[in-house]
Amino acid sequence: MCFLSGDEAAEFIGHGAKIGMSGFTGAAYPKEMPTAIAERAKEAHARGDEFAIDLYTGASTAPDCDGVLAEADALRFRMPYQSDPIMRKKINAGEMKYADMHLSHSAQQVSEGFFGKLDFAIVEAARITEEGHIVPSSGVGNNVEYLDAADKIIIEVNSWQSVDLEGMADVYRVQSRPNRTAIPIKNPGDRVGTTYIDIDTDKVVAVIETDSPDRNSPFKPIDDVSQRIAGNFLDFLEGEVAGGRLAYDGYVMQSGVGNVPNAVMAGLLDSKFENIQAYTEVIQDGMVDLIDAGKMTVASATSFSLSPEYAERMNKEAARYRESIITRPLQVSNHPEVIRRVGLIATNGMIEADIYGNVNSTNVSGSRIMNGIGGSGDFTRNGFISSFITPSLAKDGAISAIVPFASHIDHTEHDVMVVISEYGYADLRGLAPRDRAKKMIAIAHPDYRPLLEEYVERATSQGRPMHTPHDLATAFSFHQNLAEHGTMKGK
Ligand code: 0RQ
Repeated sequence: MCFLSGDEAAEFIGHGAKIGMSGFTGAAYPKEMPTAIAERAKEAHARGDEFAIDLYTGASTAPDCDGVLAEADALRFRMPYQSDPIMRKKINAGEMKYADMHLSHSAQQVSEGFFGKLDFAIVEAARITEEGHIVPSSGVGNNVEYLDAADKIIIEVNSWQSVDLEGMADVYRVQSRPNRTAIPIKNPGDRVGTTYIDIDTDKVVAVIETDSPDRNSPFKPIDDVSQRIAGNFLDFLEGEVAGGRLAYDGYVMQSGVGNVPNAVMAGLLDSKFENIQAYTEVIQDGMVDLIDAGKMTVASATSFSLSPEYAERMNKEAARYRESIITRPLQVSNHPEVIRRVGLIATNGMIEADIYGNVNSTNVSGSRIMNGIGGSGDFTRNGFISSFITPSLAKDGAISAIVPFASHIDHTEHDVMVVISEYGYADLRGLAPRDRAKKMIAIAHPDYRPLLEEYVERATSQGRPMHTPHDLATAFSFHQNLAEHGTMKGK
């Protein structure tokens, strides 16, 4: 093994390199190489040379990965997800390109060559085994496929990550077409692979030793609105139990990232639900609390998205947590086949939804990227029930989360079953569009309900098609008002 510093290893990287990195929501990303590559870019730019790479990861990373690279203009292209404020600004200014993708598609598309040839895989490890295999750190993400596809491999062994994480990962390779067979996971807790990623050790050009923490942001404190949303979510679940579609025992959850989903999990702590299982994408603080309280028996995900306090705890007690937490390749954690089989209830955040239940998760006013679709589409389309949770207002009331027509659509009315705000839940299942509109308006903020009702009146005025009624001239009036007057209410 060739031990190098980050700066030395960055010498391998040239302008235009296509790089697959580990990293998923502030966990398991390489800690040295991004800064070293950013420095290299800055030096090249100072000389008047071009230098920018194409970066593929599992999902978002952290300021010392996405942030430093974006800040140094070291990125030409990025996929499949980001949430960094500097990067967001550059993308929205048209200074770098971003492909926002369903996360379950991302590894397969790289393996199949949709993005061309992968030059490097740069992957963090908790340790390297005697055989040269990689023990994943706080997440697996797309590491397996990037390590398989890349010409060269650089490994960062991070001693901040607990070696007790070994045993948490369940590395299963989804076979290539046409020899693909069923993924043998029947229940969220099934282990079907190895605890390490076997690699072609001849491809390893550098091993870097680091000792740096994962950097996730703490969650916002749970406020009154989030608490009311969590209460409405629980009411919805109770209704499912009453309807015989769900039992108090063994509810399988998927939860999106964010402050509101975290509040929902806190709500489950005091609920009647027992033996909860998670088949989800990331492990959040709320799930750790559910495990500690004996409410959750198993959580399957691809990575951690823990606040600094919980990340420390995970590190200290990894040997205990690996009994009930499994980290899987993203292609497996988000696989439609398994999601449909385990029959989970998907719960994700959103930017806005329209009166018919189309959901925008990604683009503010249709044009400005926030983060990306992430795994929300994987779980929404394939879950047993798909739900979205949102405060009814954003930006101090200037924005309504319920609008006449979503300005960008990530999840169509055909996928979205339930939308929940602090004013209740809109159960859209089995309803025709005009009936959906009534339910959606009932969960909008009272300040916006009259405006939405006026819109429906206009849209259903005589002579218009009555299946999904729209008045195209004013379908985006909320967004136009926001652009012109700073509030969706208008003048
Ligand atoms: O902005 O941070 O400046 O205050 O969006 O909003 O209400 O705190 O909610 O943290 O749950 O995030 C859709 C962004 C919601 C997230 C989104 C602004 C709001 C605030 C955050 P500030 P909240 P959340 C994969 C799961 C897509 C990916 C996904 C997301 C900030 O849930 O990225 O689902 N989802 N991954 O002010 C303008 C609006 C707005 C708005 C909110 N209508 N217009 N700004 N904001 N609504 C699956 C897994 O398993 C993980």
